Amino acid sequence: MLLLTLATLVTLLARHVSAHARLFRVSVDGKDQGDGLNKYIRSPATNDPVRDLSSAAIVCNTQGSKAAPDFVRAAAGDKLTFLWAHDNPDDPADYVLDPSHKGAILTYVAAYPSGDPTGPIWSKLAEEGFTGGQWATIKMIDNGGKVDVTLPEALAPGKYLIRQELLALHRADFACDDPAHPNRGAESYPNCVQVEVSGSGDKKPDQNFDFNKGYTCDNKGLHFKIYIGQDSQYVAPGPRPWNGS
Ligand SMILES: [Cu+2]
Repeated sequence: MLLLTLATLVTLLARHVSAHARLFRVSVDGKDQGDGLNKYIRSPATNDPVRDLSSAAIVCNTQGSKAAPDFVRAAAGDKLTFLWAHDNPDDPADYVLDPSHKGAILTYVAAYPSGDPTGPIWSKLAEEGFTGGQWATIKMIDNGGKVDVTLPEALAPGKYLIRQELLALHRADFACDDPAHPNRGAESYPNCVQVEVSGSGDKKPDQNFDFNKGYTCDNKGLHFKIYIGQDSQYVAPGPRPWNGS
């Protein structure tokens, strides 16, 4: 009986550790663009979170400086659907992300860097924290791993890197640099997609946001206590979204 309990506990722990997510593909106005892993996504080798806010990995994860061979092609005003999965987006039993990972989903854009994506080049396109009584990551799980983002009509044609980030807050009750509570702070899952945008827009995103400067351990969007009834007061880190106006 004790053995069975231990075995169950080990299974549960293993499940938690591996219950993370990566971005697998993108649809444009509902049209699947095919497997994007290392094709048009600068895919990290694993689905592990990034927690070091001073690292290059916080921007586009561990392989962020390595250009992928392809681009997603979309027009300004199109709806992009990002498909996240734990392991296999085609397996209906795949649970996407462990539901303990309550948190926000943020989407940023930068003029395409062929290599290093760090520095003050980013603008926010969309953000969702806790709205309508639920966290964005839980809505994503309920939606089979899908997250919709519409490109602003005014977005100028050209090549871009679009960074979507799951920001899990289940360990963010203490700041990431709290010496008394090591390994706390938000868990970030940034994945970056190469997109070539067409259309007649003429606005370039100009927020010049730098993750290594703007994401700090004391930022209220990265150090936030869930479970105490104040979820609706959550404000995501970074600037408010740029809509081209
Ligand atoms: Cu985790």
